[in-house]
Amino acid sequence: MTATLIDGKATAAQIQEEIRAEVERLKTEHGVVPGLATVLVGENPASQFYVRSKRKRCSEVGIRSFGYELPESASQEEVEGLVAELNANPEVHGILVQLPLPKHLDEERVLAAISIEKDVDGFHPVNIGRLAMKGREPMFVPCTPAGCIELLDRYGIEIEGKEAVVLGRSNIVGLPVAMLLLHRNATITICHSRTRDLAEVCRRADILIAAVGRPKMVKADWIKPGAAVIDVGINRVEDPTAKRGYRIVGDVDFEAAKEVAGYITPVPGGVGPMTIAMLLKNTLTSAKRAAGLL
Ligand code: L34
Repeated sequence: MTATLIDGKATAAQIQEEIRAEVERLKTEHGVVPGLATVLVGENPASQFYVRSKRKRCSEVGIRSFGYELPESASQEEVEGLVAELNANPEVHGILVQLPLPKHLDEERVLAAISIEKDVDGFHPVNIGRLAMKGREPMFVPCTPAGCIELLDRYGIEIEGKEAVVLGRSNIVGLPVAMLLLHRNATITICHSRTRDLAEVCRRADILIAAVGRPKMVKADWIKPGAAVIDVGINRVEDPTAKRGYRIVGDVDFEAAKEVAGYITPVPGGVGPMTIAMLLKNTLTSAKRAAGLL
């Protein structure tokens, strides 16, 4: 059996086209130009790459992007000062502080400083709190989890009543994606480093979300035949034959897993591009709200 490939890159491009048309309409009919501020602290090469991609995608759809780069040595006050300035700037509808921050900075306090109206990453404690509760609406849903659900929906994969297993419990993916699946009436299991019989638990999943950050950890025999496998992992592994000296692999052993799964996302070209598409969508939503159009 060979799985249907869930093409995140093509899906993201399609969503981007929808956003581009909507941004244009917003501009011509209401004179509103959505704006995203990106804040990058330090020189983590992966973060630099992701922020660059985000700004490039913004310009492609007509979203104005404001890039801020602070040195590795930036103080808590400097970062929070910048966030306060962006909170007050009416041209900025979304504020993205790229994670991880340098270790000396208090991430929790920085994220809490972002105005919830501009929290397009959905990481503010109030947004996460609302996401966790029944019958509450967060201002924004975190981008990577939203991208996972969007892929399931666009490929017609039913969530309601299904067994969903989430591998990983991070604040930015594992935990929020589990909550989204729960709100969609899946039965959720969250696995982590202390889970016993991990393979056994994964084999129960109709929907398996892998978000642990361990290259090729999920083996083919962990997958229920026909299951939908969403691989969130972005792992750099050394590869002397590659141009950059490394190659990106997911948390799933893709080559073997695709023979068992019903649907599977590749890495790269799966969830990664969807994360950026959802960020653009959240920024557009924020601009519409600020203009009183939602
Ligand atoms: N604040 N920090 C904040 N928000 C986020 O949503 C993120 N994340 C994660 C890291 N820190 C963050 C991202 O943006 C991970 N992430 C992210 C974004 C984009 C891609 C991967 C991760 C991406 O575009 N991946 C491509 C290329 C991979 C490559 O060549 O490196 C892909 O096809 O998967």
